[in-house]
Amino acid sequence: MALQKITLNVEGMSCGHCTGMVQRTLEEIDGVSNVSVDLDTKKACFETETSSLIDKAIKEVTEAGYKASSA
Ligand SMILES: [Cu+2]
Repeated sequence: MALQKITLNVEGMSCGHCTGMVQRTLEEIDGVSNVSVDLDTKKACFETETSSLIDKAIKEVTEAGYKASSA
């Protein structure tokens, strides 16, 4: 499968602690790589070869206390 670059909109981040939480949450998912989280644009980017991990990423970030959606 091809590597896909995924961008999520993440609402509710207000500081570096929040971006760190979202970053770690995404990095802990097997099959997710190259995570970056931007506070200003409220976006989280990562790479994966597995499309189903997009939904998992949204679920995990939401469970961490932020509101994630496909960008
Ligand atoms: Cu914060």
